[in-house]
Amino acid sequence: METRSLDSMAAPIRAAHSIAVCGHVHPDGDSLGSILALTHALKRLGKQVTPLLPAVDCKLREYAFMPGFCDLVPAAEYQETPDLFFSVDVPNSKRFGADALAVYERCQNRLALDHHSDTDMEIAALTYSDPACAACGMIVWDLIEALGLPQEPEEAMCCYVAVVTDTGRFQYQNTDARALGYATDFVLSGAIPSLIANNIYLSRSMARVQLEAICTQRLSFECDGKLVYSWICPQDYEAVGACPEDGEELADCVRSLAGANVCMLLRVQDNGIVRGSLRAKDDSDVASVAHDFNGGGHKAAAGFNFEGSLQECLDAVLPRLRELVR
Ligand SMILES: [Mn+2]
Repeated sequence: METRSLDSMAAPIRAAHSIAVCGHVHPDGDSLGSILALTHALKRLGKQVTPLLPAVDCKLREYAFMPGFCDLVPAAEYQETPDLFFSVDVPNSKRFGADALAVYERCQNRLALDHHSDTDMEIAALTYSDPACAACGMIVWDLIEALGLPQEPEEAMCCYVAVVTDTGRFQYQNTDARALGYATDFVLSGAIPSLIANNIYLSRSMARVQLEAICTQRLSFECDGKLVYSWICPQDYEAVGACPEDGEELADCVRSLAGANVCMLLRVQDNGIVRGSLRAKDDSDVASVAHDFNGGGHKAAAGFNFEGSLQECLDAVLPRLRELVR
């Protein structure tokens, strides 16, 4: 069944000349890794491939070392209509963001690979989703194999980035034998774990470290320390000279605390939106809370956008988290 559905993507791929590959807004390592691995593979098939960045303003410095990164085109600058629109790691069309959504809407010929538990199977004519895969990059790897293409070091590097980031450096609950088995394959095919770790995890700017210090000072505890949260606001970024993406990993600083089973980091934006990141270290399903606030994600790592003030957000979300912890 699995191989058959991936196999069925071969015909529409072979029929297309120009292909746009796109991931979700606020790109993470899995989204970027999946986009770039698939781009490399499709180029080897002789396709004219455009890897799309959903927004212009993301710098994503820690991912700039990835092979093919400099070929990413902001969706807003891409005016063409490709023969095929290929989405990866995107569970529903709301997750494209406005610029990429416009490309998605003008190209009706679509394929999708995903691994969220709530994938909208209507997002593409052919949608393949396997929530048992810790990262979408694992499915991209399978597709490359199903297409009979070589699994080159470029693809392996990108897929390794996908799996190491979506498993939180092989720490989240989704880290299983399958994920580690794929990671082994990626390394056997040329991925270099230390190089990837040096770039993604060990190249933090001073501003990022200082932002983490502010976040640590504000840690708040509830439910005997099982529920922990913190927050950060635009003035903090200004004070330490940080850019927006310097806050992307802050949820991990909350999560690292002993006994913190359910964690939340709130990032107040200057557009009246509070971005919430939720993490669980036990069996709690934080995606269920994210869903209540029109967000999504995975059981142990999810997010949402809340319209309102920090206090309004805390008042709305904390009661739901307390229910989870008890
Ligand atoms: Mn993912």
